[in-house]
Amino acid sequence: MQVVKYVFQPHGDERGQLVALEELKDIPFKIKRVYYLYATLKGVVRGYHAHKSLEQIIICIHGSCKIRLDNGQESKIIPLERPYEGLYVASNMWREMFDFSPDAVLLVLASELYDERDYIRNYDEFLAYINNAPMGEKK
Ligand code: T46
Repeated sequence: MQVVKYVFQPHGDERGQLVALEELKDIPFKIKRVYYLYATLKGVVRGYHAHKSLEQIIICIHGSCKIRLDNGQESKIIPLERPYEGLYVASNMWREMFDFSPDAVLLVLASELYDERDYIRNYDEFLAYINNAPMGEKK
């Protein structure tokens, strides 16, 4: 499984750092939605779903956390801890975010508006979906 991490260009000077992200330039899709996760409680695991169409770039702009990506065949754990790095998460990818530091802020740039119909929140359904088999046909 290929993990795609974007390293953004910080515009640093003696005052500090600034990262600017433009759609179809720094980000490989048109950005339709921005959301962020913060104040995640100790020990909490978020996610547990995949998206049918949505693509995202996930940036831990403060603190740290980890994300497990699973394409149905392989799974990888990726640390997110640099505000100038963005993890690309394609559609049809199961994700779980965990090990949040108390100060973690996860900024997400998304290719689509929020639509609960795009979510697959059951792992067996996810496997069936990516293998293009109706539920019940897979062991
Ligand atoms: C993802 C990971 C990284 C909205 O009303 N609008 C939104 O745009 C979003 C993202 C969520 N919500 C509502 C739906 C739920 O009632 O906010 C609540 C929490 O959402 P959810 O349980 O899906 O949160 P996470 O942290 O499990 O997942 C989120 C995104 O939903 C998901 O697309 O990839 O962050």
